[in-house]
Amino acid sequence: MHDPRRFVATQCRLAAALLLAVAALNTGCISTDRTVYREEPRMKVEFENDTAARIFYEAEANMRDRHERTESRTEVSIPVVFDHKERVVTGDTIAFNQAVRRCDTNGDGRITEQEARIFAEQVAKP
Ligand SMILES: [Ca+2]
Repeated sequence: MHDPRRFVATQCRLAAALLLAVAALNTGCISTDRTVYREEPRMKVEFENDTAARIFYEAEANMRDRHERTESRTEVSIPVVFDHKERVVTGDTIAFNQAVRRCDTNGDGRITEQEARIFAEQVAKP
């Protein structure tokens, strides 16, 4: 009734299947890790006067020193099979444009001394 040779063959097949599964787990993982640098054209901006320009550029540099540049990370992971990491780093121009948009409160493309002062005050706050 019970064939010992058949039993051994089944055991061997099971062991082989297990080995294959382990091999697949070790090599079957797709892993990607990339960094994307984003950049956009620099916005054209006018200044009411030299003081407005000076205040704006100082505040903008101050903002960059404090690492206010945006950085986003995306991570998609399906355990064992798929692992994807993406890091988006925005360039200096994007940081500059963000500063312009934030500073030019009425959006007329011209930064007045008053707008520059308000922006500088906002940036100076911790
Ligand atoms: Ca303006």
